[in-house]
Amino acid sequence: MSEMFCYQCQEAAKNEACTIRGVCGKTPEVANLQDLLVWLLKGVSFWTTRARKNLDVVEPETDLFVAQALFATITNVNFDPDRHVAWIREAVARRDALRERAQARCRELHGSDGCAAGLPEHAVWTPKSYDTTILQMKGQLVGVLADPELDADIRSLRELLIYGLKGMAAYTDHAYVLEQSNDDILAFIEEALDATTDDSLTADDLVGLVLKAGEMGVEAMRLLDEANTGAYGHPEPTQVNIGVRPGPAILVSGHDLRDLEELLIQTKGTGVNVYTHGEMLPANAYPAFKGYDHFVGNYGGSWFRQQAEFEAFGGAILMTTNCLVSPLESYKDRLFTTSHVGWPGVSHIADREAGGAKDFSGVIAAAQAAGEPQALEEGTIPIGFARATVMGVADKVIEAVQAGDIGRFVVMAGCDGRQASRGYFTEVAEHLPQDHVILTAGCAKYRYNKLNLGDIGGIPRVLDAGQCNDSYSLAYIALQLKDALGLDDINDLPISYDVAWYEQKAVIVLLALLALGVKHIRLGPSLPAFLSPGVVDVLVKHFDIKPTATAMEDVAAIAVGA
Ligand code: FSO
Ligand code: SF4
Repeated sequence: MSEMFCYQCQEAAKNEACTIRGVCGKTPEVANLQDLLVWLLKGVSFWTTRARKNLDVVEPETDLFVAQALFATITNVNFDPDRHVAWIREAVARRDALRERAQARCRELHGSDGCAAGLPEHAVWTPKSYDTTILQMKGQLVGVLADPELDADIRSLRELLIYGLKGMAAYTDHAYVLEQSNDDILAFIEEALDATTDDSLTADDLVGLVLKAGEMGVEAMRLLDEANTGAYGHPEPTQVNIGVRPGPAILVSGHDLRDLEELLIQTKGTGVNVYTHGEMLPANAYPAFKGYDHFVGNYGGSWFRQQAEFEAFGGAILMTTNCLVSPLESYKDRLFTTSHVGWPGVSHIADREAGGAKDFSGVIAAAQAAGEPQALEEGTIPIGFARATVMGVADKVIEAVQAGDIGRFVVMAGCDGRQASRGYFTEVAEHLPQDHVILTAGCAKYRYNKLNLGDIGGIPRVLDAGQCNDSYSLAYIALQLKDALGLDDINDLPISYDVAWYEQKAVIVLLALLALGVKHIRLGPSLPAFLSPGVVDVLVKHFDIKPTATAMEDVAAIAVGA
């Protein structure tokens, strides 16, 4: 048996699996603890789904816990074994409390103890101790390869579903942070997790659930869009400064807008400047954040460049969500994590109490004691082309399409990553015909958002809708264009899809696109290792998904609408 087995992201070693240590920096210890945690979340879901359906018992806090713990197991979120042990403890405690409640109610209703019969191991297993070694050993037995005899397509579909649920859980949790809720999404996450343990489900059943996950993914993205725009307004077209200003500074990375808001409030008048990094770039387009004079702009590029950029930044750094990379000693003492993010030995900012704010005084003090940012570049980049902006100029866009000034849109959303092969996306952007407009969201944009690709009649050739978390905008724009152009099928739009994926939020974006009926998606820089040949065949047959080819081959194909 290998020390660990993880193939959930695009960097899986040899595009098969990480079996010795994660390419992302995940240790076998954490990988095995994550396997145990996910298995126990299936156990929690066993009880929540049955209690909800049969006994009318609901525990909203437990439902949210399941989503948050799934979020913690997404690539590049949490590398700290102690935090995983705490979640494992909580999963067992919540599962057992619910189990007791559900069984008591069952006895009340049915007057027998049939309620305790035939329970699967994940619904009842309790560790003898919470010693990490013991937990890890159990994790090794219950991970992806727990049943070596399992049909390859069934395993692949179960894992595809779980990774989609992780992405959905992240979007949903972000919305809950901003006090927008949808209990149906949390209930679906649990039903689907529970279904991954059901041996009676066929491959067709699982394909159905995967597509249902895509539909619920659209709902999760809609919820998050409402949460973000409700709290902070609709993003506006904005030229973001990418240079620096003298003075102590904090760099905010990840995706959490509420953390940024609270930090902006707490740094006001302290002389500490605030910059965004990576996927926080789109925050610069929200009206609510524009009034802060000490909110300077964006520093650096996408997540995988962070070691060099955090070092050069010189000030304090706050990591609100993924993607965290193994921190260098040179900045470890000025790096802070919060929410589900963690790295052993890195200072962690505790969660807010209900109705309160997080206390960022430690981050502010670290910034005041640290150096000033070294300039990496100068100038501005245009952002803020989320759904309200694009639909605000819908007439102009439709006219440009009808007049043939815009020949085609190319959705190049998704993630950036370390591999040199991702230069493909820069090359595609550079060589697309001049009448093609790129629609983007996610950190994939850093491969081409500083290229100055020009505009078409005032419409920028790179329309940046925001974070990967804002992918809803892209689906919304496509659906609105379809209606405006009087088309019946979303695939009749002059839109091609050339999607870059890395972690599990991109998986739910992909499933959401499939659920919306989008076909012919190119996916790169490689197809997921967790897709078996049989599952790839299904995706090709029903959706004509294809791996990216060379940039010039794909540019030629996109230009003729293929
Ligand atoms: Fe990127 Fe990382 Fe936003 Fe992901 S920073 S890769 S899809 O976590 O979430 O786009
Ligand atoms: Fe490997 Fe990705 Fe898993 Fe990390 S998350 S261990 S890089 S497959």
